[in-house]
Amino acid sequence: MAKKRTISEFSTDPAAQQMLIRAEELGIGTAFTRADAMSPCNIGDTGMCCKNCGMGPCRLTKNGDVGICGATLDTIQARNLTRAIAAGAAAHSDHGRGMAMTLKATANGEAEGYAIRDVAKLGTIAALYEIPIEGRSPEEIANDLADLYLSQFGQQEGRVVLTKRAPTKRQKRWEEAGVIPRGIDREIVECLHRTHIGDDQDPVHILQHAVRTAIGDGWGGSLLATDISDILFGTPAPILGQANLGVLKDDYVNVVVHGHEPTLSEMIVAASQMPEIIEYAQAAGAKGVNLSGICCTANEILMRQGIPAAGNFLQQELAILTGAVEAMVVDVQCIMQALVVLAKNFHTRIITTSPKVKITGATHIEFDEHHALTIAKEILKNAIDNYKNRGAIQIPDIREDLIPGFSHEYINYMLGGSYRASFRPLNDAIMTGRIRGVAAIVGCNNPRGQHDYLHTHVARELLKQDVLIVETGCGAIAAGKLGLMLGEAGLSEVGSGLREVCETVGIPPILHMGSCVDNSRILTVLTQMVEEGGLGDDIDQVPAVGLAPEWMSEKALSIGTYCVASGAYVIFGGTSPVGGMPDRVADSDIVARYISQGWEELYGGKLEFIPDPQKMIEATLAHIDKKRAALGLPEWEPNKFGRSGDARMTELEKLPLAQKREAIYGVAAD
Ligand code: NFS
Repeated sequence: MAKKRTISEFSTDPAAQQMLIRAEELGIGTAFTRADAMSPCNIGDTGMCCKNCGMGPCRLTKNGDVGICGATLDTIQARNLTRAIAAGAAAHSDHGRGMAMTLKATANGEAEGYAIRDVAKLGTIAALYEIPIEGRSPEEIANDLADLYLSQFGQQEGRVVLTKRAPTKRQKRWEEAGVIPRGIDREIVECLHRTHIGDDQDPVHILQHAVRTAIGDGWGGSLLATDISDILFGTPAPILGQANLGVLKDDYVNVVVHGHEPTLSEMIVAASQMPEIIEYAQAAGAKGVNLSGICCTANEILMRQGIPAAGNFLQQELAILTGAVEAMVVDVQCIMQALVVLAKNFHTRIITTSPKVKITGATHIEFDEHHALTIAKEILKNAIDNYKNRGAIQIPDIREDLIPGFSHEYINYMLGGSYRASFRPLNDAIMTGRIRGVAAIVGCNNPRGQHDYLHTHVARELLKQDVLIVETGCGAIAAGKLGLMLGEAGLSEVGSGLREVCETVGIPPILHMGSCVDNSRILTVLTQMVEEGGLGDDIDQVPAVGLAPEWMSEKALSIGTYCVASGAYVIFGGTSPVGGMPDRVADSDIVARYISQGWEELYGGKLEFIPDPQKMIEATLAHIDKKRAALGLPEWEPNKFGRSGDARMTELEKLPLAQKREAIYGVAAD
């Protein structure tokens, strides 16, 4: 029987804790209590169960066990991991396909309410593929780009064209390893084929294809999804936002958008600001419509419109527990089926919108990009009509300001300005040791652990060590809730060198780079750092680490794999889906060893599962230092920097005038 945890063991977030207390008082279960009641299967969670055919499921529990067909543990683990990566890649890439279809419809004047907002980015991206720009309208260019991107899904031969955006040396490595994706869909389908009973049975060979599929996600489906979102809705730039359940308002109609795709949520944002909708809400007795987001939909509209995030993955149920949500509008991915049952205790309507996602008991209002604005208004009116049914509410008075919006375009601009935009200052700061290295902390929450603890603990510890952090997904929302994404507010806990850089450039020590699909922005940043010079000629030489401390989704596994294939050391927390049997000698653990040492030899990056936060931090710093040494950079020294910028000014302020002059001009006063 699993141990029952206390409320503070469930979550570090005080707003979440308040709602968990309310759930307990009302006798309502949540993912947290269900996680306590349901112990994970210790065979399945380490990938030791095969249910790919009707002879099984075969559970391999002892060293040397094989399945009925003779499949070994290594083959079964490789198959299971590959299937998970295929599902993750499919989710991201299908999102990308939807974006490309919306771009096509917009270009042809068939998508109500949409426009090409970032013509400059459209031009930049089109030029990468030699799409003619001169003398053509944005719509004509967008139509060609949409056609090119749509063709990447069903392409049978050749290479996914976006892979050419990786550093040259990286592309050569992929060519040598035979992992350049031919078509985004083709690789996903082949994962399913190869892992069918009686197909590919060499674990290393199976996993080679998993890498190819994941590259088709990171340097294919996800990258094009980010490109098109920016073209249609604008490339993010810093904007003030807020995060946590306290963004819900007691006198407004609260509509929470949850899921992943910005296509519908952007239209809901537009519709919520229309006089027609505001008047409709006022007629219902509310002051207006208050929009907020959960999960990556939250990140999409937070980054671009400053719409507040009500919370991350584990707060979807908690938002409903406030009793103040008139409608939770969901599209695809990371939506708990439990929402519908939970909502029955309140007046909240769960509205599904995707043709791909229905939940029994939910209201379905299907989204169609050709009539998006009309549908968005219908959804909002449905929510407003529900305002009168609201019962007792309890909204935690907890929210934090944050500044999201750090697209790679903006980072480039902020470091050098319009006329000399460049990554030079960032590279220089790493080369001198002001910044020790970079960590990307991304990914989900997992109710098996303490909500937000790993995300925020690891981030805080790395900041003290002068590690600049970029974040996406639910990890980014966790950091935002903690106040680490505000210029001055986060800096008191930051190492002196990093602090100096943040003060000089005027940035928070943790940069919010968007949704999980936007991990493609991190790939672009790494590529630009390499191209800038001084940090080697490929991504695996950059002192950088990727972490998904609280991962749970298959998408996270795809992201981890394409980051490794791109050259990054990637550390996941929690349980390894390819963990071994307790009595197995580590060296005979073929799959776990292969995705670490094997992938490192091939790609310079490796994937490891390290549940202990302290070890996770140590491994991150050791890797960063190893990469610094390999580049011949000076060893990082704590407190070496930090006596210039604001800190120096404050120091000088305290000196008598004569000494101040001497310190500044090097000459004593006369
Ligand atoms: Ni990423 Fe975003 Fe969150 Fe995990 Fe789910 S919302 S796509 S999968 S849970 S970070």
